[in-house]
Amino acid sequence: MKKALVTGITGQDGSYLAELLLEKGYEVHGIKRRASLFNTARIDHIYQDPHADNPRLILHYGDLSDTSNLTRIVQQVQPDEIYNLGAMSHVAVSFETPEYTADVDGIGTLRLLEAIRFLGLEKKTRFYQASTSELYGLVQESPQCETTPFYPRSPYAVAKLYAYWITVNYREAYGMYACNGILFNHESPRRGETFVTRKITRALANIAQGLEPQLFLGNLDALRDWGHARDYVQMQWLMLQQDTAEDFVIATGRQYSVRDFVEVAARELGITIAWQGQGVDERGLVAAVHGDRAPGVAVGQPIVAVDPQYFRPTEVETLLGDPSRARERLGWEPTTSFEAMVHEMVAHDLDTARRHKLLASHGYNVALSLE
Ligand code: NDP
Ligand code: GDR
Repeated sequence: MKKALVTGITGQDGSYLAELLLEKGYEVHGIKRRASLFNTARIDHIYQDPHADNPRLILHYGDLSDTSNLTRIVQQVQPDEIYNLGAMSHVAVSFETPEYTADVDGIGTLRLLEAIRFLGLEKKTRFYQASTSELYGLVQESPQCETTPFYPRSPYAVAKLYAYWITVNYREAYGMYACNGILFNHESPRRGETFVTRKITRALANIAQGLEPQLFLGNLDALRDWGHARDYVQMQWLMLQQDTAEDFVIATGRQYSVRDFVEVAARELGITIAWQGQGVDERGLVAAVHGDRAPGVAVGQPIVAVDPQYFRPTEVETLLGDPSRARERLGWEPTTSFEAMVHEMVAHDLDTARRHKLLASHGYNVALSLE
């Protein structure tokens, strides 16, 4: 039985990857952080009681900032594959916590690679690094592929640039099977609530049910290549199953703006957005409401506003990936369309909003955390 060690197993990708690896018969080890509240909601459905015979999902407390902890876990598990998905993954937050982000996202990667080397596992343990389209930042050519020059635009992206190159360096210097997946944005109902897509689907669902008055966003004109996380973790696994380690761009090759995302998500709820004004004063007005999915919204009600606090000191305006190499060499194609992904996210958040509304109508206090 193959053993995999997944950092970031409690995150969006970690949860889908753990499902996939369990399906494939792996023994899956995950690193979770100690928190004052439970932080395993995304993997509770695959939890296995450690007291049961031969559990195949095993969690270890740990942190990417802790060298001895990581080395001990790698020594104990002796993994065939390590997927380094753990990171402080929020671009805007990295401007607030640049040093922490460099330590966890940059040096954390080095700590794992060094653990493999120190323990003499260079020929046994394959290593996947969660690299990112944020490396392209201020884009030098479009679409972006594996040879496009990098120009990172945030402390997050700079930390991930270090992680990218140290992974390449350990591959070249020590003959390790180590590779980078340069993944463009990927989303799902499990996406963190403060990333723009989930923020939109969750807020619009709450607004539709009359639980929240308005959605505040930053740059509506940012362009992204959005895929589905479930499709992208397949690729993470595939990249470790090749004869030689290589880096791949994973993307859909289609681009939409934040504004497009709002419109498609609103349409799912039977709300048509008519934009008014430009830039900071911009307001989205509801022009028409159909059906019964948005009983909390009135015709003409302003539901979207721009709040400059969500602008970033340096923005990545446009990203569009060219996944040809992954298609040709790995036979990989994304299977979920943009529309199907938005549909799934809205349906999930509408279901939650309806349950919250029902609870509120019976006198229970539903505290919605808003960003
Ligand atoms: P999430 O933010 O959903 O998950 C991040 C995971 O990392 C969580 O399990 C989190 O734990 C864990 N983590 C955070 N800090 C530490 C730390 N100091 N030590 C150990 N673990 C830590 O991210 P995604 O699942 O969306 O992304 C997975 C990886 O892929 C990340 O590295 C991200 O930067 C990268 N990436 C993501 C893309 C995307 O569009 N989703 C695109 C390209 C790259 P906890 O649950 O306790 O917070
Ligand atoms: P990103 O994702 O920065 O691309 O990083 P995010 O969803 O945070 O932002 C996408 C774009 O939307 C704009 N935006 C807003 N973003 C947020 N979070 N909140 C808002 O209110 C808002 N309004 C507009 C942003 O300015 C940006 O242009 C994600 C993360 O998953 C990274 O870890 C990963 O590496 C990259 O995707 C690829």
